[in-house]
Amino acid sequence: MTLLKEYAALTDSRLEELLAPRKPELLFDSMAYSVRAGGKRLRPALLLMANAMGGGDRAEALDYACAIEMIHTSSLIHDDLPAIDNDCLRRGRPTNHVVYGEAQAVIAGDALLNYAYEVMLGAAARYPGHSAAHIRAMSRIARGAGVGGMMAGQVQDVALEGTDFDYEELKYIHRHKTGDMITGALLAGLELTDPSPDALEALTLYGEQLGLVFQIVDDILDVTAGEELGKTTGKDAAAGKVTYPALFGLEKSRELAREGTEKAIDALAFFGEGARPLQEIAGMMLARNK
Ligand code: GRG
Repeated sequence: MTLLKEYAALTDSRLEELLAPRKPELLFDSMAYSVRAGGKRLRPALLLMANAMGGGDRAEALDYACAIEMIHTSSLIHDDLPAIDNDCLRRGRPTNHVVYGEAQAVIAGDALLNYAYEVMLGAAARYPGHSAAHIRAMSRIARGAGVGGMMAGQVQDVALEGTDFDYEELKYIHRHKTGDMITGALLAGLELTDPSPDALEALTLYGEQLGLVFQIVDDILDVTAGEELGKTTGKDAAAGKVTYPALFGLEKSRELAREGTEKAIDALAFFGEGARPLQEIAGMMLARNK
């Protein structure tokens, strides 16, 4: 089993515990539906890998990995709503609002977002001797997902839709909407290991490049991938969105993704041999086909 799969399995089994059926049944059912729908579990894996790289305790970090996946899933549920992207297919299955109706999908997204913070606070409470590190980890996730992070990117994405925006605006949207959650996951995992400022800086650089590569590859896949992606493809072009292939063409976009991957891998030299898993993930992100 690859390390990514191992971390995904670990996260999934804890997510099952956290989302075990209980009252109100409809709420837990609709939350679990979208979490269980699959997904690469990239953000949890990044968090756990960064934690391992810093010599952390996996059991201490696991609920943070689950929390970031819940926040990510909540954003996908809301992003798919008729008022935003109006998507009927996600992770190969009907989207939350198609199954539960729009009103319940709004609630499921809100609930997952709130529950994520409840779960992180619960984890912090179990480690009273390490609370400063837990607050820093939580803060990394809150900032990645929050008003200066994913929300900032999303608001600009929606505001500029259909307009003729430029490369700088495209970079702003991606950096915040996608990149900040990736960097937030990594830094949260590392914060639990009481890292040095240099370690945080090196990992931030890695996260920024990984986020960029992730987005370029996402844009490329929207053009090239078929039905196996499990989501609607060709939507970007149909919506007239500014994307890397639209701006630079496919070949140049691939080159930019390769360059970003090299920079990401180099940024981790600081950590020596322990960086190998995250360096491999960077290569996998570049080569991914879903
Ligand atoms: C309720 C938290 C919350 C947010 C509301 C809608 C919204 C604000 C934000 C949307 C942000 C968004 C959709 C960002 C794009 C994220 C992205 C690149 C998704 C695809 O990630 P993958 O490929 O998906 O990791 P899987 O399915 O593998 O997890």
